[in-house]
Amino acid sequence: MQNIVQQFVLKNETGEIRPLKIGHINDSFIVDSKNPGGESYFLQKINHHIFRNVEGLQNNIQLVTNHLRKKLAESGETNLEQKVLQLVSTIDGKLFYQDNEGAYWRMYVNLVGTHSYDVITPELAYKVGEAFGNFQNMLSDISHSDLIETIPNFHNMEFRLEQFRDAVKADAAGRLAQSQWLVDEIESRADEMCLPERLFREGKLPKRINHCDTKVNNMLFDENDEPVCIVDLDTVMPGFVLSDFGDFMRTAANTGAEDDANLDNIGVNMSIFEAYTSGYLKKATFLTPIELENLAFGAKLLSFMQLVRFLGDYLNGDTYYKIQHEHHNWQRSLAQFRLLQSQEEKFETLCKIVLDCKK
Ligand code: GN1
Ligand code: MG
Repeated sequence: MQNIVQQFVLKNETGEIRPLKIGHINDSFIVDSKNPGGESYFLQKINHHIFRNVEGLQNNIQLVTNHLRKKLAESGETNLEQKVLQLVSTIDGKLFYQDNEGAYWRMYVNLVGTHSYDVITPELAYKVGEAFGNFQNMLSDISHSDLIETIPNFHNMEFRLEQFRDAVKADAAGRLAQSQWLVDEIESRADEMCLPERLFREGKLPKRINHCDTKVNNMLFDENDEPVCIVDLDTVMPGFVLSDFGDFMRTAANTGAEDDANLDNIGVNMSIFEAYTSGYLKKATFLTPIELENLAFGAKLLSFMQLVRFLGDYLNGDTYYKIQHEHHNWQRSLAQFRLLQSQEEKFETLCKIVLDCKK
């Protein structure tokens, strides 16, 4: 690993390299500074089976972070080192390093003095809503054609269902028989969930630059618990705002965990839902009536999409997401389905909350 670290242009000597247990896709490490107080780094091994165009991916991130830095500076923000991720280039002047085994690595400056949460309070959810609204605002003038889709069709529900149906047909891991009831639950909602793609084709729903992974723990807070920096920019790409709204609700406005083994823990956390919505709507003043009308649907959509993705991976024999135990993807699927059911039960109230927050 030392050899990898040495490929990057670093300000000072480095010390220990510590693995972090975060994320389902990439492998992450903290590279400490040798001298206390010196700059430390965040090293990642990029999963290039999933992100197939690493150069394009890294260009996206550089473009997005430069754009955010410029916007924040223009609006008079200071301490930008803590507010925007900073990629470190290699000694060859590249944004990633490919090692002898073909693995791809990238380095960021570590954001010291920040922390993230898996579970948050309504007060924080309100602020995070504002922060994601600002984020979309700041990225609204990047040209869509400058960014590649780092994973093509990433949040395209029609495409995700096609992939899922292929997994069902192949039944590669022999898990279909026991999963059939959940496959049926998915199919009975499939048409409803493809609404955004239909609206898009009819010219009624726009695409905007989204983060596409607004899990609650992708927001970093400073010592005063103010949101400072949005991280995990791998999937910033054009999409529907319903994605970012929905994915935050899927992870933060859930009384249980994404993979909760106890399904009774799972349900919609209404106060988080309300707080985030009002923070978000305060800043996302660009939303069209159709987008507003469908925000609550976005919450259902992202739980459904994640269910489809987890169950698809389970049927494929766990080839995509890292798992901690044999039936982890099944457990995740059950948990996402329970959340979806809870969102369906409360759907009218969720729609009303969005309307009330807009007033
Ligand atoms: C993956 O690795 P992580 O946790 O940032 C996934 C997201 C899923 C999420 C589910 C590139 O994100 O789309 O919503 O797991 N990222 C990719 O927890 O597929
Ligand atoms: Mg991610």
